[in-house]
Amino acid sequence: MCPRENRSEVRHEQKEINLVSTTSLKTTKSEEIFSAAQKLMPGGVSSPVRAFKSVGGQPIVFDRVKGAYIWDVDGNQYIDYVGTWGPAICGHAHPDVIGALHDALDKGTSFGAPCLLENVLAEMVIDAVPSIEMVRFVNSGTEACMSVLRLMRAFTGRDKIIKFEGCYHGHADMFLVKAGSGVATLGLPDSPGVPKSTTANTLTAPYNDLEAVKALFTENPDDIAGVILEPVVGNSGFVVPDGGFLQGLRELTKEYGALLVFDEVMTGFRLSYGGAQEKFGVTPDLTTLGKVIGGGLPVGAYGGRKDIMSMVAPAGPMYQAGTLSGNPLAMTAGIKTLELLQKPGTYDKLEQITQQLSEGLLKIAKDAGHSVCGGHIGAMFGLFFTEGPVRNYDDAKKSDIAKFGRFHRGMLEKGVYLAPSQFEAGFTSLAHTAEDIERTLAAAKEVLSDL
Ligand code: HOZ
Repeated sequence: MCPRENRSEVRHEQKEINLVSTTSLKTTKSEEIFSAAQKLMPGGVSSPVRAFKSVGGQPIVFDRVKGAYIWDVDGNQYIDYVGTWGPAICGHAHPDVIGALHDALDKGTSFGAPCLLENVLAEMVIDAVPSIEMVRFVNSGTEACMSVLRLMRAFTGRDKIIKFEGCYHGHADMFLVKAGSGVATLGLPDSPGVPKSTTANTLTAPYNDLEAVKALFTENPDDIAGVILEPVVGNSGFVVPDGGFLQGLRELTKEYGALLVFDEVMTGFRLSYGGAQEKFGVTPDLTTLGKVIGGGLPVGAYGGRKDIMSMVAPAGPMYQAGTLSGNPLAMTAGIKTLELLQKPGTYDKLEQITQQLSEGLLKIAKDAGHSVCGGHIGAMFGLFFTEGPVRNYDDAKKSDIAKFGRFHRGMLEKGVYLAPSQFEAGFTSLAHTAEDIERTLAAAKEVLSDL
């Protein structure tokens, strides 16, 4: 639960809300800025999914964020369910986080040397996440995953890894095989520029298919360093593990002397304080984190068993480094964010708000005659335009993508900002109120009845 000051601030913002109710947004400034951006940056963006390629129309150019809301450069206000792709779990620009950052800024932005704040955040992460006994901070989820992969190989002395179709572990070469997120959104083949030799050791299996994983282990009994997965997928849209899937992977990896790695960049501190591994009671050997633990600043982390982490330089021989890693600003924002999340009732509130949203959307869509499926866990949700069930990436691709695009546009025009891709999960925050959800559902009712 957010502290009292924040709740009143959120209520104040609420009064100002003036959701767009016309059928077409006025986005003249957005259009001008984006058209200039296209001449300056590939696709006009710094990261592909933002370009709205799969939902149609031009991306909205934003100006500021606060609580559950986001404002564009033309002055339109939206209820935001992207939350800067996950970090904003306490609501955007939370006063405690911003206040702490102001104080930290006065002491400088980067030391490139040890600082006490690293110890504080490391202890918080180790206390919270069951698998983590030691942690290394980096600057992004991509960096965390590419580092953990090196560690998996260094520790086991094996080269092959198993990843799942539609799971996304950042944009390092070795993971760009049947990847989710932007690769899925743009319908790209595995990326040019990635040498075949780099991905030769990346084996893939359909998510939720334990038999396929068993077969890979049977074919390569001594060569697989480990299995990496999103324990709840957010990068093929929202896909949950079947009962027994995570446990089955735990047993199989143990049987073959391989490591189990949970990529909790999205799910960490979002499904519960201890992440998906706490929620499902399955403890991997290693875990990657990002997003929430940086409170909106660039951060990533990987951690796990002490014997494995002790291989990381300078404690051990596996090299990995970073100029801005553990910088005081990211550490400060992370510490404040986790402090807010530790308050009693936080995850009950997140669960309640997200359930209201997810169940409401499904009911409205079904009542309007659409084939839909979806769900939520903690503060993460998703909706597919297909009967379902969606258990893996192939199922996710059966969703009516064109319909999702029209739904996205309709919601945008009514002042609701959803992730601009069928292959991304939605995120709620502590700043979302029951009234925000009601407004969102009212918008969805109108949009879905017209689709
Ligand atoms: N990798 C992010 C979602 N899976 C997208 C980040 C962005 O486009 O900003």
